Amino acid sequence: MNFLDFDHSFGEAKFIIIPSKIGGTSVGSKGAEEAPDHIIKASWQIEDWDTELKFDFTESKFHTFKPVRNLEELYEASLFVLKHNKIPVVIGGEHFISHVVLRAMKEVLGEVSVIFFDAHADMFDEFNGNKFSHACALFLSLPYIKDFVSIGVRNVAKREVDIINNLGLKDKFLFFEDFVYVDRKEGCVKMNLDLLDQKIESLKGAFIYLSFDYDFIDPGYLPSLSTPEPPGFSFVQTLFIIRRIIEHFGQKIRGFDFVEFCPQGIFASDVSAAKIIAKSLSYLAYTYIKDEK
Ligand SMILES: [Mn+2]
Repeated sequence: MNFLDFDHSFGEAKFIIIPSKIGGTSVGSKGAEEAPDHIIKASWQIEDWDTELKFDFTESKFHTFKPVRNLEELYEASLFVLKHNKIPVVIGGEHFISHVVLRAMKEVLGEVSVIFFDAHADMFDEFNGNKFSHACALFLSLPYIKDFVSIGVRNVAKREVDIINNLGLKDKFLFFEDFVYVDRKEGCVKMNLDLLDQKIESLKGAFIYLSFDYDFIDPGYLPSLSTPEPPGFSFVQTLFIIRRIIEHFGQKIRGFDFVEFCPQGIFASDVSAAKIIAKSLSYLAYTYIKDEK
């Protein structure tokens, strides 16, 4: 099964989809390891013309690997993709997989920083006795990264806040409520984009990795989640933020993961998850086209 139903060869593809069937630690809904099949099937609905940017975003070409089933396989696959100067796009599974992709990136590229899109801080040093839990995703990544920004956190434990403060990482988080607010005069929902820009402009590091936890999005828009956290970002806000970040960093972006999607038999959710990936890759593909012109 191929993402977008395209069967470009590895050699000609820029984006290499790595389906991740790695999960099993969720304390919410279980089944994130089933996500790749659902998301890939739903991606067949998505056509190649980007109606927002007005270009064929598949010009950069996509190749889909066979699914990986453990961290070692994911690490090897990521390493292989990066050594061939291509972009790994990990789809599905739980969030604790990010650190092995980052380990591969550090090895091949040297210096990598991450932007996490997540309703949770994922800063537990261990969770229910497990160091490799979805709740430890960011903490596990720290040894491999130069810097990070985490956007959208709105459910965090006091213990995580203590860990964050002890490590001096408080400024790396843009909490949901500091970012999205209701305008008191107009009553409408607004985003503090100055704060977002400050965070992304302060990010150090030669290369950038985007780690997208689907619970960033409001569960009303995308209910098939391991750990839904209302309220969250609308679909339009989510795409706007992703575009702004990708336009800022351009080709410094060298990898993605899209995790914590938990299939619930809702086809609209599957398509929404696939669309987030397609649009993200389209935004990045567009920066290549623009540079060529
Ligand atoms: Mn999360």
